[in-house]
Amino acid sequence: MKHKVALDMVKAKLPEKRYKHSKRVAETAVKMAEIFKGDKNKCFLAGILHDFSKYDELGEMYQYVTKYKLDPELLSYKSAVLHGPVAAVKMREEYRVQDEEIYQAIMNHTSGRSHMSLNEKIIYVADYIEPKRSQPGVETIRELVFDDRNLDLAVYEITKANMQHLLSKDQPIYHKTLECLNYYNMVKE
Ligand code: DGI
Ligand code: FE
Ligand code: FE
Ligand code: FE
Repeated sequence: MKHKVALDMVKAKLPEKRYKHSKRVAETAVKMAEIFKGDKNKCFLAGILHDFSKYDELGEMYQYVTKYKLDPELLSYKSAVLHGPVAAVKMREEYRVQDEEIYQAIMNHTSGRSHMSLNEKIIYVADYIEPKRSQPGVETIRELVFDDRNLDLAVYEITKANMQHLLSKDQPIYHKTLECLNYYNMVKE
């Protein structure tokens, strides 16, 4: 898919604020791809498309999980956890975005998972550190990325902060989030 087509599609579908967030994630991901020798084209496209299904209707999202045989565990969650997997299959099945790495990057941008590819990790981290994000601790993660260039440690710290936040709100932890935490705890240096 051409960048302009992706930009226009997301601009037409999402609220302005979410469109701008998606553009910042794409731009942050491209910057990271230069540093970590990732694929700038894949990073831009996955960044632009990652939140495409953020505001899809919940019933429709569950239909995609069933129709495309996604992880049945997803049926216990809401849009916060579903929108990545749903956007990933929509792009693959309906918009002919066939690249496997883009598929996985969109699929796992919220939870992460164990054994992510380089471009997948870039999208996961870019979503968290794009310039307008201001959650506590985000500056430390930006330093891990742009100064220390330690992507695995950034993935770990993001997942840990996310999980601490979820636990403080008594939210259920999706299994991929926990697998991501444990895996990057072991591989980080
Ligand atoms: O879509 P964004 O707002 O850019 O960010 P995101 O897709 O990274 O996260 C969306 C939400 O998902 C965020 O509020 C935290 C939540 N989330 C992440 N992992 C889990 C989760 N919610 C639950 N219940 N379980 C998880 O494992
Ligand atoms: Fe998201
Ligand atoms: Fe995220
Ligand atoms: Fe996002």
